[in-house]
Amino acid sequence: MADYEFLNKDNLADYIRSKPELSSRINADDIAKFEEVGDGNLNMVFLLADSEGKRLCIKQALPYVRMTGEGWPMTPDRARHEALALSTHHELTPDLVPELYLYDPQRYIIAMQDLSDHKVWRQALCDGEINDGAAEAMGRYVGAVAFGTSLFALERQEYADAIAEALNPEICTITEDLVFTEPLVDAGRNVVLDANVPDMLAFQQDREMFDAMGYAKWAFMTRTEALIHGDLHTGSVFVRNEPGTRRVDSVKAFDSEFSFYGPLAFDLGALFANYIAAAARAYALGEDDRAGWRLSLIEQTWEAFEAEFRDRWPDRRDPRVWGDDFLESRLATWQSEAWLFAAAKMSRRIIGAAKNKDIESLPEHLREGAARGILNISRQAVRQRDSDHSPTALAELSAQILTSDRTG
Ligand code: SR1
Ligand code: MG
Repeated sequence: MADYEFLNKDNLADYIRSKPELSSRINADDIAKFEEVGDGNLNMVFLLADSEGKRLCIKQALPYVRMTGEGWPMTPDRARHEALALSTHHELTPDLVPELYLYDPQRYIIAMQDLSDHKVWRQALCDGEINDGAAEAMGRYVGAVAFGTSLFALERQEYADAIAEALNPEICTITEDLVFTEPLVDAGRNVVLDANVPDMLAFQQDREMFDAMGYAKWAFMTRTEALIHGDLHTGSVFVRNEPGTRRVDSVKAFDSEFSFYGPLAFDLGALFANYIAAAARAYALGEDDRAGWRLSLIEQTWEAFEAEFRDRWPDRRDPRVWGDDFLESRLATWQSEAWLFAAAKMSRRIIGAAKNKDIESLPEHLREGAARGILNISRQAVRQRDSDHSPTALAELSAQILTSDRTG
């Protein structure tokens, strides 16, 4: 099936020797640590260190979805999209994106800064960590990318070329199917607990949900606002706390293979949905203070996003037509769309094929209420988003539903 060689323990050293960008960073003749750590749904990820402690992360896209195996073919060209997003985003926010060292279009390999002294944020949250500053960092990242890759920052032709280069239809189809369509219209991949079947059926028969997801999918497929990350859940963020404190000293957004020119509120909605899932876990475990902190992340991300975008606004290319009122109306629209995309992103992890650990690792008697709560927040959010779409309102709505729906 594949017409390129996959990396493994036996051929990695040779591969490094063949690439000066890599052999200058790590001693291929003295690899002391080799680990395959890919825990996502799609790729192989290798972490390497030599005995002097020089480290490297190498990732290879397979021609199929790793989660299911060869039965679900998938373009390995997604590695090019990840490389493009990493380098573009790194230029805009160097402290918030790993450095890319190499992209190999023959073997769909990218090599980047090793971050094994960081933790995947989802794991840190599941472990009960507090990571103050991470949500704010992600808001700043989305704001910088939202402005810096948009037509507010680019020349007309540059913008058109950037959209063309970032077209990523095969990967976007995964999102269109798994996030917007299948939670409502089963394609044989949905799974819920028996106790949540009535919740799923109510969700699928909800006319307002159906209308909202139709709009969300259309916006996702047609709105070329910015080179978004495209899969910005807490499993796509690395965090590292300052030793002995609750405060992060480093945060990085990674795994941007779903990147394309799309609606920028999609990235905000993904973050909001994942904060709510983390809060649902905490409420289910009876950790209400921790849950409250997790819900406060919604506001932290939004405020940092808004501040970053407002800071850059004076540099927009065409203030003749894009005045300050236009900025206010954009911000209001993005806030409301963030609710919409959050609704999509939280419900897909409950009903659809790819789950998240926050909820899945709960014992069933607690998972039932957490899953029900998330589906109810999703249904309520699409109703409320046109009236009050503030971040605090989303946090309040979530707290109220998650405490009343919890089980156990
Ligand atoms: C088949 S890929 C399933 C999911 O994993 C990725 O992280 C995306 O969220 C995608 O929808
Ligand atoms: Mg991923």
